[in-house]
Amino acid sequence: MADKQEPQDSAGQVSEAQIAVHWREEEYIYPPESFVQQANAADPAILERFTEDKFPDCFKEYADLLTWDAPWHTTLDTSNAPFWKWFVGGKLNASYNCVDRHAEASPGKTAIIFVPELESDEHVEISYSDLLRRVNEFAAVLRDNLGLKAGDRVTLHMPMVPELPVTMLACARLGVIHSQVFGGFSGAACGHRIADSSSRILITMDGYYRAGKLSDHKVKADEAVAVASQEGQEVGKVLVWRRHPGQYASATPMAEGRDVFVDELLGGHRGKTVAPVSMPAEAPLFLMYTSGTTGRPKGCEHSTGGYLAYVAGTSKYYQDIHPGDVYWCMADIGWITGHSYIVYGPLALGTTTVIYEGVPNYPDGGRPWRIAGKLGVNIFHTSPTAIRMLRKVGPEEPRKYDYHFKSMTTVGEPIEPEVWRWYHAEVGKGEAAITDTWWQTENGGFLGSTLPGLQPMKPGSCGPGVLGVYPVIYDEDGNEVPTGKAGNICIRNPWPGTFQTVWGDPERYLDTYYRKYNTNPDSKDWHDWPYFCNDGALQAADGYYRILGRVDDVINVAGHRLGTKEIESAALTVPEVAEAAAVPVIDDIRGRVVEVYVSLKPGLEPGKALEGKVSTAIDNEIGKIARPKNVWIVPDMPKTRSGKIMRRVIASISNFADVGDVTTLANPEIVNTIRQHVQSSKVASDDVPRELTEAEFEEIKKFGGE
Ligand code: 6R9
Repeated sequence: MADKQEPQDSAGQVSEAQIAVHWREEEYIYPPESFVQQANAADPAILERFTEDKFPDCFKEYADLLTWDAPWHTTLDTSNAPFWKWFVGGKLNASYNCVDRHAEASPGKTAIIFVPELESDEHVEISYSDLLRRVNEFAAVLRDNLGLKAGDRVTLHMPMVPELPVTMLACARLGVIHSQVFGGFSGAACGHRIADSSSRILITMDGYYRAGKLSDHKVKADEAVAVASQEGQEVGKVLVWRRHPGQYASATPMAEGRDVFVDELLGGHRGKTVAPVSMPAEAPLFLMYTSGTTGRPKGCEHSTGGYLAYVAGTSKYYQDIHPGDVYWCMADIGWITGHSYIVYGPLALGTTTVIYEGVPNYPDGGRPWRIAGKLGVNIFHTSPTAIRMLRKVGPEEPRKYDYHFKSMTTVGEPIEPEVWRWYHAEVGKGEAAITDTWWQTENGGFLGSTLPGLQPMKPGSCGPGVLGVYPVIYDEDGNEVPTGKAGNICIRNPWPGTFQTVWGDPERYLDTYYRKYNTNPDSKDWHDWPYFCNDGALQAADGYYRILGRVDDVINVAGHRLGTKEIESAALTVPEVAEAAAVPVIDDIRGRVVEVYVSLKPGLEPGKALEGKVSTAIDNEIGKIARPKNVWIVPDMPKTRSGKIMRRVIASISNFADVGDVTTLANPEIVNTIRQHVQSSKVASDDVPRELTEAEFEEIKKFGGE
């Protein structure tokens, strides 16, 4: 039952890390016996093999999934703690592991199924031997036309097309460090990342399909190059893949001497092979920038051996990928999820991975289920945002299609139990195991999740720490918090998938993640270096973690630290509500008060009654401390292109503060609509807040962490 106790009314005594938690415990849900029978992790002995006394050598099991050119002599080198080195002495090539070895063993097997956005365009199957040929030919371009070699950085700004993994794997073949910038980002965002990584080459595409239209993407390359140049980084060559080889989809001219069509260069390298370069395990494989819009983005540097071993191992045991599965992760390769769980993990295991070009609801909310049925997808992976959106546009749509998922994943933010139940009952038809996977760009792979054949699901909780990962929850002073109390979740030990540093800024790596809970900066013992995730969480008596979101997402009402997620979950118990976002409003009496934004399921009309229902639900589920000052019913939420709600934007609107840069939003036009609605109502009811202080403005500007 919900714990409806009001927290102590003692503003001054609430620890920073403490968040009042009122979420009810959920019941366990078990997968069908048929799933358990076939699960990769079906024998509980696996849990024994990864206990702390066997760390770090337990990870040999993951590394053994790869083919090594030379064995490692040291599993974990902590001599430069907390800059961890895994599998030191070992050598391997990521492209060989993801392509060549499968092309040798089963050349005709499908590696990638590409689904173009236009439903009238047939999907394309790329076998492992086709993939090997394409990777080799493009590696020849990189090496022979551009003179790229191991250790160089190359920025990619590509959409969801098979040319993206081909480009990544061609880089990996040469030991070139790729840095893919999410295709939906602006040219300027790409330019900053080019400059930060000092790339002299940009690889892009002329256009791609999104919501039914062939967009002009190449235009962003010109802006990216100009912005990079302003920051002191010259880009010598821009390689342009063409969505339809031979036709140019962009209105932007090709810059003479700088821009080149890839299909024209490839002509000179047909059938060429490029030997995979044997790389040290700790050589960087790629950079992935975290998507901050405040502060400079951080280039998370991921290793070759540790990273690849970790994503292969977690894909096998947590996603339960078998070589014969058809696996679809409906994320964008421009995010870490796509790198780890569309490209590197599934291909390292030699499975078939689906790449879908477009938006999930094009042309309608049934599209994902038609794709799943047609291709025989049996493992499906997506985010709570996508699930909420599909629930909103077609709650009964999955029933119309004949597909069967054996397992499903969710990733990216905490999933509200209501939404979880829809995912399980409707999308999974009640027969799929769900793994809720909690992790971060910095981590390379999962941190908290359930082994689907061994550990039951619990809606809203990700599960315990994954194999070989030992989390702990600390208060602000580094004391462990008791079961059921919220605090800062940390990982006590390093794991192979973790990032190596922030590119070019090791101080930021130390400051953001390691200094907070380290007591001896000279220590070479990993026990002294807990990794601070910057997330709030609590652990239940059964060891499962419930993630409350970024520590910046807390709303402090009269000293009670309320997690935005639980307020939003309460709002989502109202059946009419499709999405909810809670934000703080500066209040001179209570410090902060809560305002809640909701969007409704299609066909429903906003109104006072519905606003009241949302308020009452929050009152009932959490208590009057969280009762929103206003409930705003809006047509849609401002979202990042990866689908996360930009709470800082609506928080700024509620506080009459400048919304800042909204150009990276998926739907920037919604901002004005919401602003007009909210601010005019506030003006009319004489509810305009006073002008914010600088510190308050800073808090609002970074609210939600994105
Ligand atoms: C992989 C990815 C990381 C932040 C993370 C946390 C939130 C991700 C979650 C989750 C609850 C889950 N998050 N997965 N919260 N349950 N299953 O999303 O990386 O984009 O860097 O975001 O997302 O707050 O700290 P990234």
